[in-house]
Amino acid sequence: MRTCSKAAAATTAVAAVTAALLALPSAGASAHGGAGWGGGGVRAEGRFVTPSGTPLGDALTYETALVPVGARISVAEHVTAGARGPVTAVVLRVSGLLPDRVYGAHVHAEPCGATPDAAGPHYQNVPDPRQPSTDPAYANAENEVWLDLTTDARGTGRAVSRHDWRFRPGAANAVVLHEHGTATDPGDAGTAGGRAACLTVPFDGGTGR
Ligand SMILES: [Cu+2]
Repeated sequence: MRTCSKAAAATTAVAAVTAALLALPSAGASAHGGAGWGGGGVRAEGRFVTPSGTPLGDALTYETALVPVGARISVAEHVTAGARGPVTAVVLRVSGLLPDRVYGAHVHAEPCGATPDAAGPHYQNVPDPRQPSTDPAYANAENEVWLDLTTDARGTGRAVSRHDWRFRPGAANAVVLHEHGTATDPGDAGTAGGRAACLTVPFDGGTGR
């Protein structure tokens, strides 16, 4: 894991999109990695292993038929100062998954663990008082971080989300890959089938904590 950097973000085409999204202000360089919400974020990556080792890996697959051992994942959080306050972009990249397939993906509250449910519920900017949350008023792509993706013919995929808020430090700790795309209907909103794999990502809201 390392703090986000413009150099790291400049490596692929998606980074160009991200850079455009972020539209770093002139103060961005000094704020980047500094204290407060003005710049920063974390990055995590790994190769999926089964949750059998000690200690557990950071990238765990629970359904090896959907997320093979050895597939790769990286997640980067970029927090910048937008015109109306903090802006958070999350970039998810995967490779080695099944080709031409939709995977649901979300930021979850807890770190990954030995079982799929260890990652807890979805992170919500405004928490739904009723849990588990399937009310579209709370379980939606603005209030949660959804990173659904479709892999290409080689099993590579990426997704970018952008929100005009930042994570509460310590309250968002994983990205979970699900077995299908995310539903939006009342009663089903935010669900995406089983939890196929998980990467622990200690999102810090750009605070460095
Ligand atoms: Cu999820």
